[in-house]
Amino acid sequence: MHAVSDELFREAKEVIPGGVNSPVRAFAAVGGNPRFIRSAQGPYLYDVDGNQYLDFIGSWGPMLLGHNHPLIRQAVLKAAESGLSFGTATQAEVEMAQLICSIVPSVEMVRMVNSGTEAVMSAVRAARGFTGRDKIVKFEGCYHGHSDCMLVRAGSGLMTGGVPDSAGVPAGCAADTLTAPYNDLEAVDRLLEENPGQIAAIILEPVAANMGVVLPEPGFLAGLRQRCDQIGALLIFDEVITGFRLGLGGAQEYYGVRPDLTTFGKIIGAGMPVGAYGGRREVMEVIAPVGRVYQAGTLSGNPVAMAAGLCQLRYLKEHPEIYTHTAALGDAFRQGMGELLCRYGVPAQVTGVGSLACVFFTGEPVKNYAGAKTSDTEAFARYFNYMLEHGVHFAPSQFEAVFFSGAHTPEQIGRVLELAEDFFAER
Ligand code: HOZ
Repeated sequence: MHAVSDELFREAKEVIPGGVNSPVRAFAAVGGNPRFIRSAQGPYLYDVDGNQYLDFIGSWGPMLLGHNHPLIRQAVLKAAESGLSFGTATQAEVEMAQLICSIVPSVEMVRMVNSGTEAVMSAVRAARGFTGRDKIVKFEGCYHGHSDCMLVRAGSGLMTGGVPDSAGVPAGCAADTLTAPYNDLEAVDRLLEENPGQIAAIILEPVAANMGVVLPEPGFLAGLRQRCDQIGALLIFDEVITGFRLGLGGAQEYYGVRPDLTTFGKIIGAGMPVGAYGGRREVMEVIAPVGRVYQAGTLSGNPVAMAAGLCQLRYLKEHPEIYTHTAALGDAFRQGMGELLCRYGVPAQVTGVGSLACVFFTGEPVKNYAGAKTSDTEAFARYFNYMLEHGVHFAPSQFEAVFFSGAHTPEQIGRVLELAEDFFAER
């Protein structure tokens, strides 16, 4: 049933570390081999063995309209006819910046980059340059890409691998990253007291979606805003996952808290490699060539990527029903799954908001990294593999999100819940 994938994985491991170009794609935490995908359409992935999967990874976020949306495909093909990369200024970059600034009120200026990692790395540098301070506060289990100073107590693949700190990060660099448990303002206060005048920024995912999905408790985001104002530090929201997803204006609009800087990622590129960071004009003007914080990139604002992203963001702006549709799917999943867990006495929690969800296999409520880590990852692996064998592809880790898209239907969510019921009834 997956012989071709298995053979490709065997070959891949000879020439690619772990056989994958990003650790989250490996099946190390769930057993078995990754499926090698040949194509994707709407809500489905198709693998090299001819299997079809109902996909809830959505390329880790950008596929809010589903895979291979015809308008985005046309925009990419049209842009490609004019050339793939110029390394010079283009009109599309201006239109993209204007569009983002018009959608996200906290963003007065924005710089395009090529990934969420780059966006965060650059935003942190801007915050340091603006404040003249070195230390950053981040939260355990939040993942902000793989730049050195963010690989401290990190979520996503590091949490899945059980090693939250990466080798190869200089101790001096890690020492400037202070960590607190998510949702814990008292721990933040202790860090601020211990490091007076030294904190450049507090960075977080306003909805943590790389340790499973953990919501901010009431007052947490506003409390961080208030503390940043008190100490003259910047508040950075990493909206790589929530941006343009939790609503057009992202988590900052949803929760009504305005950061100084925001990082965005792949959703802007609709599947092309894109990231961006933006925020208050006076902060962004520290960036070269205006200011002395250097940040650059040949492929930044790439014309094909801009065409894809402009098409997706404009479509989202013109079709607010995408948000009501995907939130309704998320609600149906969360409610239906919650009822099943209750009916079958499964010690698990369903979390999430809007088009993001997670089933944590733990009896504990999950409000931070420590809570997420109480999950029974073997139970998750059994659930994951059962669903995969029945044509539903979730992310291969307890500590990732379920992504819903405009291409999913209520009937498909119903089918997922039927399968989940079969699984829970059999165990
Ligand atoms: N934030 C994504 C997963 N949690 C990143 C995907 C990747 O690392 O490949």
